[in-house]
Amino acid sequence: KLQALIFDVDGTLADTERDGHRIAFNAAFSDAGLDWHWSEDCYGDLLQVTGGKERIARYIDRHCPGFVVPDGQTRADFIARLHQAKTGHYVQLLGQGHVPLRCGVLRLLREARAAGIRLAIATTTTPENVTALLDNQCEPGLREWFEVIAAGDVVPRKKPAPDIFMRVLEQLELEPADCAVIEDSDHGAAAALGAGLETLIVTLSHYTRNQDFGRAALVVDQLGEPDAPEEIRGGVLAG
Ligand code: XBP
Ligand code: MG
Repeated sequence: KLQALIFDVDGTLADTERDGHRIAFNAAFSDAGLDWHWSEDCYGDLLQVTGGKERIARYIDRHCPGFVVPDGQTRADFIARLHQAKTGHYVQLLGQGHVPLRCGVLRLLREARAAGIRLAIATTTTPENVTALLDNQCEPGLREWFEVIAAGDVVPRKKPAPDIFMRVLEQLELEPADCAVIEDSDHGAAAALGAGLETLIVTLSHYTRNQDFGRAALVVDQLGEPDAPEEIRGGVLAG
């Protein structure tokens, strides 16, 4: 019997990348006096790298050949500071309450709880970002619905490595066969499968919907109500 559901965050619980993370990265770049700007297309390519700090490092390597870190800072410190500023912008953006959960997510969470299924999160994003998303929905206490929230740098290797899912399994004290994962990306699916977990893919994310999900247990195009209008099923409105 299914005992726990483990959710990815970005692209799965909500559509956070293009109008959330991307905007926050660009705001941090501008604050730091950098002339970097990540367009939607550029960001789509950069999403191959999971984790914001790792994504900035990739951008510097690929797109800024002559870039020199400002004096007195190591490259790692520079990236960490820039990323911290990005997190600040992201949290502020989510605080405005414009990023709803995808259609059907809240219903699924409620039904799982009613059925006694435990809930967890496994994400590469920074813990503050998860809190900001969950605390800015019209559902007081939503954060506490998740028994385990494993996020960001708590494991040394981010998705597609299985580490974050293994950490969640350890904390839940469950075996992979007791759980199922809901993900939206090939990296997320690879991570979950690497931990021996059955994975359901929701292909709502504009950036990941055409990836190869051949190894997933199930691929669906929404978690919402089948007869809801397209703009609602697409996750534009809260579920
Ligand atoms: C999501 C990510 C995250 C966010 C940025 O991947 O890759 O890095 O884009 O968050 P997944 P941070 O949905 O597979 O977990 O900047 O806080 O790292
Ligand atoms: Mg995702």
